[in-house]
Amino acid sequence: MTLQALIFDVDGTLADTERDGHRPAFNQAFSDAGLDWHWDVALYGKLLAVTGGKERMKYYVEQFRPDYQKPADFDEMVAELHKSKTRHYAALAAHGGIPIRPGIKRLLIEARAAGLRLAIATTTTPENVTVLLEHSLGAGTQSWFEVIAAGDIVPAKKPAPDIYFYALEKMGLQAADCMAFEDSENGLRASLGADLKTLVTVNDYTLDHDFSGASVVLSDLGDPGEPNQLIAGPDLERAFVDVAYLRVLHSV
Ligand code: XBP
Ligand code: MG
Repeated sequence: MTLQALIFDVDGTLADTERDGHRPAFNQAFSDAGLDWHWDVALYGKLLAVTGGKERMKYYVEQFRPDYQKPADFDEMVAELHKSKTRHYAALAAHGGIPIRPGIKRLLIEARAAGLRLAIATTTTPENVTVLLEHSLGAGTQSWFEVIAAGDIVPAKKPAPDIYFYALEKMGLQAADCMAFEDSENGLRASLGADLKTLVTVNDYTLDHDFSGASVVLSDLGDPGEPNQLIAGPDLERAFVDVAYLRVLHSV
């Protein structure tokens, strides 16, 4: 088992999209529709227990709005709200409003140069991935990823491993030849469920998650001159994650 490919989650891993991307986009869709729903930063942290925007809205109504009278066409309404939310998110991301996390671009460039194959496995909608990559990572960077597995392409979202199985199948690779990158417990359950060794970088929403089973848990990937912090796992005595680091981690 040689490391041949890296599979990245998007939300929270490539960029901190949740608090200042998805959350305000949901809120704009709610207010456009004349709903009195509003998700503040703390509430949104609780709602992140459920992945997928449509699934999250339904969870909100069930758990937090017992007063809300669902219309007969509730599923359709949620689908429409989600389309509107996706438009708002795309507009936000297209204005470059969502920065890529530390070390991501550097590592992707190095990985490509080293001949590693790249893929994405995410719960979010494909349009959201495209717009984020083009505007935050850089024009043309979509083509760096040979598979972009996203959204409703599989029926069961993370923590189900299906999206990772899908990406592996499309690449024709075994899990043992790859490494996954995640930021959340649901994401880690999905990657571990597909037998992928997983590197976790945390963010404000996921600091307290249970990351047992991760190969390593780090503050971020780090960069030369901007060392990351080791939170759990082996100390490979490097200040940032590069391909050499990944090869060692993968072989442990
Ligand atoms: C991402 C998500 C998504 C986004 C919203 O999880 O949970 O639901 O918040 O995406 P992960 P959509 O990083 O584990 O893939 O609204 O496009 O569904
Ligand atoms: Mg994530």
